[in-house]
Amino acid sequence: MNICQLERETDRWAERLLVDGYCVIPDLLTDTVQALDRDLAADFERTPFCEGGFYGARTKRFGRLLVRSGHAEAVVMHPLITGIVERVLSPWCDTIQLNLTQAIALHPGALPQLPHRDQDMWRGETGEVEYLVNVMWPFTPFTRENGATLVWPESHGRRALDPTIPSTEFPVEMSPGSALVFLGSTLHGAGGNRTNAIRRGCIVSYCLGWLKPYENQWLAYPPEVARHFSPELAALVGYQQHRPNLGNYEGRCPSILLGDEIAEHLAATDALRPDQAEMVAEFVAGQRQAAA
Ligand SMILES: O=C(O)CCC(=O)C(=O)O
Ligand SMILES: [Fe+2]
Repeated sequence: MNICQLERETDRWAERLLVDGYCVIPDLLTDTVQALDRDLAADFERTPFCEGGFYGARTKRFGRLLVRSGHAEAVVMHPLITGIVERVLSPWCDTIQLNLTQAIALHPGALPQLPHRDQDMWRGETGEVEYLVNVMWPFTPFTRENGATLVWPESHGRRALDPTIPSTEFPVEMSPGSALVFLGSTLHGAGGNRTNAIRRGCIVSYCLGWLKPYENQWLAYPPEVARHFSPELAALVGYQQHRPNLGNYEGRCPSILLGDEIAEHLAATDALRPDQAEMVAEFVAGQRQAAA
């Protein structure tokens, strides 16, 4: 896909996402997703079942997919997906960040999950702001019977202010290679698994760059790990400041921790949005004039 086609596709899917609250994009990275599933087989096996009614007692989950498989990066950094996410979240942030990567196995007998909106993990105003975009990548076929994610179409945005649960949900049936993209304000939940086989997949979620992410990205990917990431991926997992000055290390961009040598004493340096830089520059110029 060339840049123009990518732009057009990004517009098209972002529009669908904003109108319906979700969209299903077919035929992305089918081989990569299957290779990722293979790399995670031992982790799926060894990870104990979740505890607690939200995660579900017949469900297994684990994070940190970027250290578990070399195939995770292509999934996390898929240009169409990151383009859609930027389109949707950029009204409220300077840069997006990775909120989580999580592999999920829904075992036979898993019950349907509580219908929820992922944005409710934060306690900000709802109805106007979109806080996150989620992407579910199936590793096995997702069917009505094995617990395909249930989505309530058009339950997003201002409709998230209505506490009643409408009866309009449907299971998003799809196969490996497809991606279910949905908003943080869209009502959804895992379905129940009434088959004898495990439903596997992973969620990759992105959020506004100034929020506390669900998965602690700096602990998941400490500097000695993130040093081996591309600069773009390192930035996505937190090795960048969100202007003004958020997430700094000694007043500097935390990406300095990915270099070979770090000076012991550093000059804290403004990292401001253009409007803030202009305001500060005017203020300082005024002081200089008054002093002259
Ligand atoms: O596994 C699924 O289909 C959805 C899981 C989910 O929405 C969650 O855990 O927040
Ligand atoms: Fe969820």
